[in-house]
Amino acid sequence: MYPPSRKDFIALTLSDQHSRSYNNGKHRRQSCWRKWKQLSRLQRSLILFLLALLLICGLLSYPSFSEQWRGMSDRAVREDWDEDWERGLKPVPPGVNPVAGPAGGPAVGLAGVAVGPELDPELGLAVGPGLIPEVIPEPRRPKVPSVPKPPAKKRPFPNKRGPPSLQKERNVSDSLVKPVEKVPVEKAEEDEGEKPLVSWRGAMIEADEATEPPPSAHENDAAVPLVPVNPEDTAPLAPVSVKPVDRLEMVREAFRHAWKGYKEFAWGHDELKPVSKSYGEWFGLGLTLIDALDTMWILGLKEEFEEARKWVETELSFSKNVDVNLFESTIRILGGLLSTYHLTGDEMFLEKAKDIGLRLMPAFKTPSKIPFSDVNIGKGTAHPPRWTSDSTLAEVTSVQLEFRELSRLTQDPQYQEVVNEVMRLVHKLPGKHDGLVPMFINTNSGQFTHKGVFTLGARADSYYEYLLKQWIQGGKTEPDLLEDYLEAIEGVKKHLLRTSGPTKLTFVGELNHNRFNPKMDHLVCFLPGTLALGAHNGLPEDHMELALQLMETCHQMYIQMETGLSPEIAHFNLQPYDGRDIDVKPADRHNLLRPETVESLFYLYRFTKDAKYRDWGWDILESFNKYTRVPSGGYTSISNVRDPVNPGPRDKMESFFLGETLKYFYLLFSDDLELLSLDKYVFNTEAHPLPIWQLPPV
Ligand code: DMJ
Repeated sequence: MYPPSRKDFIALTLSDQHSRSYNNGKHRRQSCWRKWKQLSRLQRSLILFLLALLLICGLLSYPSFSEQWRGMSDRAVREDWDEDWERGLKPVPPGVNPVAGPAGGPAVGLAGVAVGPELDPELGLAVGPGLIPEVIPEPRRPKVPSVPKPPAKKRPFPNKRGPPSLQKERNVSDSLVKPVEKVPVEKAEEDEGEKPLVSWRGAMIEADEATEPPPSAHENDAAVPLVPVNPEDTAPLAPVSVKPVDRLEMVREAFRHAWKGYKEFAWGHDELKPVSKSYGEWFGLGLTLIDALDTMWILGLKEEFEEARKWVETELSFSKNVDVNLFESTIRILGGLLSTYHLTGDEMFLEKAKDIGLRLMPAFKTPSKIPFSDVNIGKGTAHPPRWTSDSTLAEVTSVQLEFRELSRLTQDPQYQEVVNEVMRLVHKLPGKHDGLVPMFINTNSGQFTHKGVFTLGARADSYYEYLLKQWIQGGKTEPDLLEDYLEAIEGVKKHLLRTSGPTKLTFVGELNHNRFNPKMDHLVCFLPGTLALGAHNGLPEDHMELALQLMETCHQMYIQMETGLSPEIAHFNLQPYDGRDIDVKPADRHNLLRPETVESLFYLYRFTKDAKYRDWGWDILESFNKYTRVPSGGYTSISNVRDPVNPGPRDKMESFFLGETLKYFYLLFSDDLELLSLDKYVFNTEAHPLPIWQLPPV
């Protein structure tokens, strides 16, 4: 039954085989040795010499081979890292291990370089208190049938930090690389009807393939597969129904997120401090809430609006012993209440507007009729800042739209009279430079001071904006305003306009006692929109051309930064060939969530219908979500737009982020071009729409 003997036999046989093989080897070694002995001495030396030579060569070439092998494996790691970026993941770069920094501070890399916050394990994006906050998750990609992975492409900018999309665009001007053309989302829609949307900047699609620029013809050649192609792999994909990102909904979502923080940590106060989950007070009048009223109405956020309305009705009191800045409280509070009244027809807002308007009037009681900067709205007294009797020019000439409208609504001319008087005085005042105005004016003498400095940025900006907008508001019946505006734009062209060196960006610099300074505040980015509005109202066509050029420059101020967000101030390079076009000084690297570029994009889209302006705006919204959004609610201004790893949250959400920035995003993305038509409304400098008068001023 069982053959045990057979088992034993096999074992013996194996052992026998082994021993035989061993003996054979011994035999062979013995015969080799005999043959070696038979060789002559010369032959043996020659063979030994050759063997030694081979050994030395082998030893010498070992390091370079091993280097190559190591390099190959490093590249593989780097490429994995790049691919992770492109999938929206952001692992810690090889060789840099985040180490927890001091409490609340940024983590520090091995070389002492700040490497930023923790990474969200799911999104791979930076999160953590005080650092890059939560982001809106990218819509999940639909499951698509697997396609063969294309051969690895050569990555153009492998070692730069930041999202690859930014790297690509940033390098357009850095190195004069011709940009890969984007597929504008709306254009794709128009051209191809219901086709799935494609935009490699990720605005509208989710499919992996479309997040990369299409390969060049050369790359296509190289991509010929080395193995026979499986016909199944190349079969056309079944159409995937991809829901386009609803940009309007994303703006609403951003607003709700900002509002959540304000409601939870700063309700009824001026500004949210989102990182410390607290609030800041400026006037103590619920500035953010009032500034945001009409935005909520326009965005259709009814619940939020009703809650805020209730606060205004029951809690807001201007009977307070508090100093407020005339300009800021006019554009944000008076402007916000007036526009909300217009949109809703709710008289309560008009009553509040009258109340604050009247309380601001003491500012105009000065020897020169040029208003003081500060008013105590409880005591009814006004005064200049402690250190000077000057007022800022932009401030005294940018309260007119609101006070004029208050007169029209109340049929009380006193408001209009005081602000018109300021414009009359400035109109005939000597000291302008081809229509450009100095930045300060004295409240005693009524004369310009600090003459010789001319800018379209801080302290002068909205003077120019309000010249045009008052002319439009009043039904184009006040020629002095138009004259001053046209002269000023000629002055800008003559003295402040230049083209940067390498890639020829048109920008508006500053004049400092006849010396040109190639510096442009982000604030100047209101100008493309204002110029376009003028052209739309019949002003010279070259205003529109200038608007388009300046819009491009403002766009570049965003995309050339690693975070995709503009710095507060940009310096332009005038050298024709060398370096990058835009330089940012360390002190100017902050971003305060300002609206001016989005505002101009809105005007330019309305007047040109060019979808690229919407795409540019969308990129900015995405960057705000990526670098300024705080998980617990709210958005924060940041200190460094050049550092995507640690942008340096400043713990402040300015009221204009809700009053202006998000409102302009919404209007930019809205297809309803009659929503606040620019032929019926004029926006004050805080984005509060006021009606264009059908009848001449009272
Ligand atoms: C706003 O208060 C107004 O837009 C003003 O005209 C300039 N500064 C901020 C926004 O940047």
